[in-house]
Amino acid sequence: MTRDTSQRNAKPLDLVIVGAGFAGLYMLYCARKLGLSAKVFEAGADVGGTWYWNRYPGARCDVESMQYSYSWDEELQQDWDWTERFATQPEILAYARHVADRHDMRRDIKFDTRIQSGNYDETAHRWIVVEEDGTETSARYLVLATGCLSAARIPDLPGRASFEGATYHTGDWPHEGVDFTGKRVAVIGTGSSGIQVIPEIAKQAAHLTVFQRTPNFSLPARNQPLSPQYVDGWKSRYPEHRKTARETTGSGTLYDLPKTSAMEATADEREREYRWRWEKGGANFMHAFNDLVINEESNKTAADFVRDRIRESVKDPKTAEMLCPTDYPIFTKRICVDSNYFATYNRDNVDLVSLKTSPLERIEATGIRTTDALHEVDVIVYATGFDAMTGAVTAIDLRGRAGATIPAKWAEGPRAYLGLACHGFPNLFMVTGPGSPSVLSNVIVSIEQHVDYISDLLEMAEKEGISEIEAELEAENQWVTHVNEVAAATLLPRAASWYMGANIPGKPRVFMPYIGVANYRKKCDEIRQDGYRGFAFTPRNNRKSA
Ligand code: N01
Repeated sequence: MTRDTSQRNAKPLDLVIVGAGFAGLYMLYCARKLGLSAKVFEAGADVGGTWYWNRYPGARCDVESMQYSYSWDEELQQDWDWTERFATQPEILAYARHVADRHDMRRDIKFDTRIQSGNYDETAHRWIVVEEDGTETSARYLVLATGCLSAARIPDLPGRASFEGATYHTGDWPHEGVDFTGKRVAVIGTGSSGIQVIPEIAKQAAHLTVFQRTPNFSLPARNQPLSPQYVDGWKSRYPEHRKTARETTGSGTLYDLPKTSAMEATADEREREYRWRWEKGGANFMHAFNDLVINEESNKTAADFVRDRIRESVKDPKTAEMLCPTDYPIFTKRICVDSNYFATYNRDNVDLVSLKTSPLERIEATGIRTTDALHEVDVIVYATGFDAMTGAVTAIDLRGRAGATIPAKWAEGPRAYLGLACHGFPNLFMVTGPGSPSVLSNVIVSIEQHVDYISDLLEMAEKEGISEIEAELEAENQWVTHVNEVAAATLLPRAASWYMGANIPGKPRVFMPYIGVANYRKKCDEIRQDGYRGFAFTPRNNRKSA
């Protein structure tokens, strides 16, 4: 920490919030409602989080617009008009900006400011957070609203720095956009970002070469403009729909939920069920049967259906086979939702290189060398993902009790009670942290639940004169075991996915998110009713010494 050059913000605060995405904005709103003084620190120049950074062409949400929005402001949800079934990044960013303005939030947000460290003062029961320039702010509570997919990652490929052309990461896209006209472009990575950006770059570039390590299952979005009748239908029943999504679903999103096992259906019935969902578009397909993520045989029927659609879309049979995932069950890596992805490979200016059959050897000045050839390109787009769920937390040098650090605590995988709080780090809360549904859900639903929960805890602490809130070690251990048990009952840990930390060399292979929005909420509510079982509280007059 750069303590010697530091200066302290004049006024100590109740609450520091890191991040001005959807989590940070709602946390600020709730803090104000509780009468707490709060400030948000944001690395970007504006609000929006994920939707501020991920500006690549084709970026849009794959949760439907009518559901991917805040539910806490009835007037807002009636006033705001989404234009498409799946909103584009600019539209979602405009929404976040609108919310910030509507609630006059900007006066409590410091932009262009990255928090470098946070130190817990055990005597004063305060966090001292430090900006990159050394400026310190003291607050009683620290809330990390830093996002699950915000630490963009470019893999350390041999020779990377020697490339003489332009390089971009989808998660850190230039604000002025990129003109690919006449360019030979490489895209490395075929996850959700790659699958969205590839069709758009293909339309513009002279030539596009896609470097694929693992093929992905993807479902057609069938995006379309929203009709006024559809929008009105949602708006007139918003409270009811939101409640159903929160309290009865696994993902926080309303889908046509399944009633039967794929194994109870005949082959014809399965085909019909998959077909109408495929034609309807979006992730609804995942919910065709109730055992697709727990029964391997059932899962294979869905995977076979999607592989057949890939073979139908892609004219060259060899390319089609390269695009068919075969070595992990469908839905065990984050499902992708695309517009015209597979058909893009029918274009004359698009080639696919499988890094499985011809591994990448190194990046050179003029392109990418695989074991087969040197692929000369002018631009490399890294669609290589994120240090998911933990990267943005460990990027801040947090020091809890007795100098405890998060990287040391999480050396064998992230550990947090309810994915919210860590033993050894009092008065620190994570919104959608590891061990909560977060990335396995409509994340706005999960954000609202976490922020409401943290707010309730803070309100209780204010009323009861509590100065420290800390997860108990035993409760935290039990929760981590529970998260793993829930995951182990499914096929999800089978894939080398970023849910497992598998995309980061050396990251422990632990299933990080909690499966099941409604179950999770129920457990959190029970814990609250039980006097916040598993949290330890220190009264104000009982200060511990450092
Ligand atoms: O990242 P990813 P993403 N050499 O990690 C490859 C959300 N999201 O940015 O699978 C070569 O999924 C890697 O290959 P492999 C969504 O939750 C949502 O696409 O590790 N290749 C993979 O193909 C999503 O899941 C939306 O073998 C390398 C790709 O890069 C999450 O963000 C849109 C490599 C990374 O895929 C992350 O998606 C976009 C290497 N060394 C994102 N390292 C929507 O809402 C990595 N790869 C629609």
